[in-house]
Amino acid sequence: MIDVPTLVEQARQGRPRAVARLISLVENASPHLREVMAALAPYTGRAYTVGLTGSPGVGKSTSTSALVTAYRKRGKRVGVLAVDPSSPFSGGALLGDRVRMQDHATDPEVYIRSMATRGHLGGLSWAAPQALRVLDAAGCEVILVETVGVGQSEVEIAAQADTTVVLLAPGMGDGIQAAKAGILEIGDVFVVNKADRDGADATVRELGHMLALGESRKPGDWRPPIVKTVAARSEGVDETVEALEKHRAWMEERGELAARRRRRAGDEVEAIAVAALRSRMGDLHGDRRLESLAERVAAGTLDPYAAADELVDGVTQA
Ligand SMILES: Nc1nc2c(ncn2[C@@H]2O[C@H](COP(=O)(O)OP(=O)(O)O)[C@@H](O)[C@H]2O)c(=O)[nH]1
Ligand SMILES: [Mg+2]
Repeated sequence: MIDVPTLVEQARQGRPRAVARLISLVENASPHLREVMAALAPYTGRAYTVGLTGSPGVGKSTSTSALVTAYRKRGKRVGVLAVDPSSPFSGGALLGDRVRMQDHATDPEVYIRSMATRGHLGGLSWAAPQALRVLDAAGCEVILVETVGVGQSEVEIAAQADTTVVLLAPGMGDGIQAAKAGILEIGDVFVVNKADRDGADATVRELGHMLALGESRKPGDWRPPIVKTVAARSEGVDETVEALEKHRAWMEERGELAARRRRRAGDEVEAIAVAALRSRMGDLHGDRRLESLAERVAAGTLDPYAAADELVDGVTQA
């Protein structure tokens, strides 16, 4: 049995096991989530979320770990959510990340969780926001969301944050890759990591050109800065935090932070509604209603749109 009110109370007090339990419920798309989210709702909306995305090996986990240290120095309680949308199991690809996060394993003010979301019905749009809500209610002031790769799903998750960081590294052919995956559009802050390697300045220049090409900014618009880092030695990390804080301040000034959060909430509600409809539709499959509609469409006595209308009406009135 799951005692949701007790779990939520413990999570609010910052008890790591309760936080982990609640995130597992999200990961498993538990039927208890409805109750969990209702209980959490009043305690959310405080955390500032930062998404990190970029090709595997670019240094996301190393940067995340260095950012955790930087925010801890500033006295912030920090959450880290590593999301793997390509896997139905947490672990695996994230195992190495856990090793890199070891520095923070004994810090009670740092919460680190990985989560897999493959196979969720519309899970991408709601799983990460719900896990963030758990960390938010647990008092995390900053939450870093790291995705494992740079596919479309990863980009979507990273873009769900308040501020999105896109990482590149020299010599990875990243510029072209980034443009293809459409990640230049979602970057609020760009980090060229591995600046200790040859070609970092060339990567910064190339990126600068690409950003300028895609630019159609009005005065006062946000111009994404490019920060050079050596995450492995924590170099440039304070500059990254500074860029993040600037972006946050700019968003707050413009009302953009609230607007982004409203858009995100809208996407989440839509995803839940669509998932609910889909599962009811699923129940109808093999149902006499669909069968008889299909017969009439196949026989040409009913058009497919009218048949779909009938089906949708049946589902929404069920
Ligand atoms: N030379 C160099 N190596 C780095 C730097 N940052 C990370 N790495 C190394 O790059 C590899 C991949 O880093 P990781 O953080 O796991 O990348 P992720 O896959 O994007 O999370 C690891 O071996 C890191 O030690 C850096 O600034 N310079
Ligand atoms: Mg990683």
